[in-house]
Amino acid sequence: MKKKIAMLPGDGIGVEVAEAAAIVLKAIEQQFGHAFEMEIGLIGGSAIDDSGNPLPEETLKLCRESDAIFLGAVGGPKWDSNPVGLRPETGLLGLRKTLNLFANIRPVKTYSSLAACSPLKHEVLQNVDMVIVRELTGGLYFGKPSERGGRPGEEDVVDTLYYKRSDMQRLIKAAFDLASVRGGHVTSVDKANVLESSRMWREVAEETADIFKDIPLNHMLVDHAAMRIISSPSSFDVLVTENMFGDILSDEAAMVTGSLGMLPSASFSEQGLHMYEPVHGSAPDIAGENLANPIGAILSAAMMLRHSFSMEEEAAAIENAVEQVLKSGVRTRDLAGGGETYLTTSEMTKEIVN
Ligand code: GGG
Repeated sequence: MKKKIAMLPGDGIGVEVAEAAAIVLKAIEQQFGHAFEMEIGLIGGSAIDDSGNPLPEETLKLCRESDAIFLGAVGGPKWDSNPVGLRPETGLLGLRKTLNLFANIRPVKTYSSLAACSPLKHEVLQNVDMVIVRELTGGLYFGKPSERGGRPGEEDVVDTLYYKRSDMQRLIKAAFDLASVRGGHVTSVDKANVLESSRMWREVAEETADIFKDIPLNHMLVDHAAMRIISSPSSFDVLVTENMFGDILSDEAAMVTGSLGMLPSASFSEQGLHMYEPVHGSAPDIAGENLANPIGAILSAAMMLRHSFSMEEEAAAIENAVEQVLKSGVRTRDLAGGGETYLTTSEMTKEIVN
C-alpha cells in the first residue's frame, strides 16, 4: 500500500527519535511490501532558525497533502526567551489547532521486564493498561486573553480557561468510544469542587454516559487522580481530561512504566488526518548524543500504522518487537540503572528492527 507521511522531526532528541521511527517504518515497508513516502518538514525551533516562523506554510501544506503526520519533539533553551509567537511550542500548538487534532490518545502500558525500572512497587504495576485521553485544542493553552497588564511595580497577568460545550462533548464521546472498544470503563478527571469549567465537564460526562449505557463512568478530582496513578494505576482504564490536566497526568503516568521515553501518542482529528508523536519533549540535555530512548517514537509509528493505515499486523509486529527486545534485557540509558551498560538510540533501533 502507498502512503505519504509528513515527518516533522522538530528539535533536540526529536530529530534522533524521528530518525529511529523512520528506520522502523522502512523495515515494515520492506517486510510487508508497502511504499511509505516520508517527506521532512520543519517545525518548532528548527523552523524558526530557518524562516523565523515556528509553523511555516509549507509545513502545513505538506501535512495537508499527507496521509498521516509524525512529529518528534519541539523546544529548547535556545528559543526560551523568544516572544510567544516565536517559540517552538507555538508551532506545535498551532499545528494541533489548525488541523483540529483535538483528541490526544496516550496509552500507558507496563512491561513486566521493566518492573525494576519503575519507581513503583512490583505489586502495584501488575495489569497496568490505561489510556489517557487528553483534550488538545482548548483550555488554558489556547484561551484568550493570555497577557500581562497592570502597572510597573504591580503587574498582573491573566490566562483564560475556555471551552465550548461541543469541545467537551466530542472529546468525552471519543473516550467512551474507546472504552467501548476496550470493554472497559471511563474515569473523567476534573476539578469540579473549584472550577466552573469542570462542573460543565462533569455534566457533559454524565450526558455522554447516558448514551453509552454499558460503559461505567466515575468522576475523580485531578489531585486525587494524581495520587491514584501512583497508588493504584491498574484501577484506571480510560481516563479522560482537559488539556493541562492531561499534559501533567500523562507525564506522571509515563513514569509508572519506567521512563517518559516509553510513551507513544496519537492525536486524532474529525477530518481523518491524524498526528503521531512520542509524549516526551526535546530533552536538550541529551540532544545530539545518541542517548535518547526511541521506543515512544517507534510505538507512535505503530499507532500510525494501526489507526491511519489500518495495518494491524504491521503495528503488532512493531509492538511485539519492542516487547521482545525489552525482555532480552537490553536498555537505553533512561531505563538502565546507574552503572549498567546501555544501548545508544541507534543501537536500540537496530535491535527492534532485527
Ligand atoms: N513530542 C511532544 C513535544 O514536543 N512536547 C513539547 C511541547 O511543546 N509540549 C506541549 C504540550 O504537549 O502541550
